[in-house]
Amino acid sequence: MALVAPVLAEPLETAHEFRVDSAGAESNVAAHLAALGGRAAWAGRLGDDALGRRIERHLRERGVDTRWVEADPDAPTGVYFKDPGRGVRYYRAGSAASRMAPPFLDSLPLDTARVVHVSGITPALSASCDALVDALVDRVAASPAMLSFDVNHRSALWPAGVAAGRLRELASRADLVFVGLDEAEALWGTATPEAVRALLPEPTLLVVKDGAIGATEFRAGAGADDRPTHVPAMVAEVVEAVGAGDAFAAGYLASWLTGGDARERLAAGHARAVTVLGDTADFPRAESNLRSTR
Ligand code: KDG
Repeated sequence: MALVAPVLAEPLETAHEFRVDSAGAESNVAAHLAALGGRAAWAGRLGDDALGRRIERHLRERGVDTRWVEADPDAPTGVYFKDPGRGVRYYRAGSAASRMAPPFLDSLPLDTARVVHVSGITPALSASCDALVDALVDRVAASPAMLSFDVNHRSALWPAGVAAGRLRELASRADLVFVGLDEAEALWGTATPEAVRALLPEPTLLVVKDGAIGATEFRAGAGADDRPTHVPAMVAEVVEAVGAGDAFAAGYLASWLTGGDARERLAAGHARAVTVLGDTADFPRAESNLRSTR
């Protein structure tokens, strides 16, 4: 989807200057992974319009393989606006992405991927997207790939009461799950990482992120006894939080793909989350936008 954000942290209603970038949880993860040296592809649907071409080019320039991106001639590219201090505004009902459906998977070489990453945003877009994610989960389960799922509850798309059961079900079918402790509490009433694990015993790897406190990885099997590993977060001034979860997932996955252990994976997630600002807009300026870390 396209992202329109005020250049300065001014309200949408009165800001004068805006920038247009690409965003969307899964494509953000792909762009971060490519920036970290991985081979990443993003599959999705954009409108056959200027914004769609802009996004596709932007991702390609960032090293993301876009050959499975479809251009829909009959529906526009989805857009979201950032309204600093007030959240986000979506303009995506009826968008090209919302019209994706299970046949979209037919041309995807899922068998050749090591990791397939999807978020809990996609099933919230439409009934056909929900069916698509269902089919994707089944296809990946039958392949050698690891299914990575970021719960990513977006209350502006579906209220917690509606999303809770569906997101839990999808998470329970994934191999690796990322979830924020705050969203887990909002969805499932689980107030500690251990409570989240008790609710979600199925994934081999479960990462519970607790903002500025740190992240905890639970892993099952292979004699690991499901002992959790906790790595504290790095200290950083939060300039822009949207997109930090995608950066974390990419850092973690990049480490997993190169054989990092639990501690290294979590540390890589934290490191990526504090070195970028916003969605994928600011990679080149990341260093100058980093206010403070240790
Ligand atoms: O994680 C960042 C995403 O939230 C953002 O890029 C937009 O995908 C998006 C969404 O639906 O919120």
